[in-house]
Order: sequence, then C-alpha cells, then structure tokens
Amino acid sequence: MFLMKLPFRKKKDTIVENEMELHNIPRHIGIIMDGNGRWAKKKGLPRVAGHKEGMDNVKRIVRVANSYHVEILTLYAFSTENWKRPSAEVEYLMRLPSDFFHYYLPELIEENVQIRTIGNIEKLPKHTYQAIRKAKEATKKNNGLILNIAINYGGRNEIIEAVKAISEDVLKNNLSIDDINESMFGNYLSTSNLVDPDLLIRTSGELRLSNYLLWQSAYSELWFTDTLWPDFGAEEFKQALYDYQQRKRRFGGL
Ligand code: V0D
Repeated sequence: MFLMKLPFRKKKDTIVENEMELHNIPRHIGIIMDGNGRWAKKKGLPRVAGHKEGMDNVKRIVRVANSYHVEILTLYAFSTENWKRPSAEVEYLMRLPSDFFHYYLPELIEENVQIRTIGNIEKLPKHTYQAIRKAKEATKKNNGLILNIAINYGGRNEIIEAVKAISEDVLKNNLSIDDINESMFGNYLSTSNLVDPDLLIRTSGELRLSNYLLWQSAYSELWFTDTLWPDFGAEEFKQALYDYQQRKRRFGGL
C-alpha cells in the first residue's frame, strides 16, 4: 500500500510532523488487529508467539492514541468465530487478558485509561472473565482514553440481541413499534454510550469488516494496511490519523 513518508518536508527545510497535531482527531477509532499468526509464521515461530507480540502492541498503540487525545479505542481481540480455532490456541488466547493486565494494568491506571469490553464475556473461561472484571473495576473511575476490547463479539449477533431486547420491550408495552428508529436502536447495542467510530483500521491486508461493528461503522472512514498487527507502530498509526484528516466527511449528504 502507498504510504506517504512521515515526517515530510514542507517549505524550506522545516520538518513538520504533518499538520494534524490536535485538530480533527477521530474521537473513536476501531481496529481489526489482524496478522499475528502470519507474523509468527514469517519468523518461524508458533502462532501464539504472534498473539503475544500482538498483545504487547496493544499497549504501544494505546499509548499513542492516548497522546493524541483519542477518546475511544475499540479493538477486535476475539470474534464469535474464533472459537473454531484449535483448542490449544483458544486456551492460549484466553490467558492474554490476564497477561495483559499483569504486565500493563499499573501503567494503564497511571495513564488514566478506562477498560471496557463489548461482546459476551460471560461465556469466557472463568479466569478470563475474572481478570477482565477486576481490570474494569480498577479503572472505572478513570476518565482518560476508553480502551474498549471486543471479545467474543460479533456484529450480527449484537444486532440480533438488540432486536430481541426491543421485541421484549414491545411485548411488555414499554415500547411502541412506532417508536422504533435508528437512534433508539443504537441504544440497544453494546456501544450505546459511545459515539460511532470515526475511523476503522484493519491491518494485514484483508479488505473486509469481518462482522465488526456492523451497525456502528455505517459512516466510518476505512483505512487498510498490509502491515501485520505486531509491526503496526506509532508512525503508521499517525499516518492513519493524518489520512483521516485529509478526507472529506459528508455523512452521505453533500
Ligand atoms: C490476540 C491481537 C489483549 C489480537 C492482540 C482473548 C489477537 C493480542 C487482550 C485483552 C489478544 C482482552 C481483554 C482485556 C484486555 C486485553 C486480548 C485476546 C487476544 C483474546 F480486557 N490482547 N488480546 N485478548 N490478542
């Protein structure tokens, strides 16, 4: 993929780290962190080594996003389809939330990050679920970046759950069918308290949404790179922010 070199030179010899500095930064960024297995394979390592490296990169990107005052980072860590992977790999993945907090929770607290999740965490192994609950509890008063992890999440499933909840409210006469509209529908989704993502990033070259934030990404800017997630660093993240700022956002209008 074509990538403008940063920092680039503008006028005379002044190096400007582009002009994005702090205006028009996306408030909410979603990322599909793809390519961890491929990263490991390229290095002759087991897939799980790629997942571990990918986990460390989560912390790196959180730090960069926080430094640009991004408000919400929603990361796709585990989809409802990922259960189909070999059980040893799934078991390894289910240790990553507690590993992540073991290594990084003190720093995350220091950086005022609030941990949230979307997806059905009650169906996770108990130790995974407990680690996540503890981290949420420990960071619930923080008011900096919201690190929102999608885990056991699927966009269609989320929509179906919303339809069920709405149907129940209609049956209980708490809601009239005439009151069903786009804005109230959003309130039945797991992201109800969050603005829609302004920018969706996918690493590792696949050009699909793969059931991620289907409803919420209706007007999101999409940004793809061939870079594998463990290699996706601060410079490329900044490039995505910069590209976002160059796009005209029209929300379907003129
Ligand atoms: C593997 C790349 C952090 C994607 C990132 C359970 C695949 C590393 C978490 C995490 C995973 C989850 C919940 C939480 C805090 C951190 C994580 C999984 C996989 C699947 F509250 N990285 N990470 N979870 N990978």
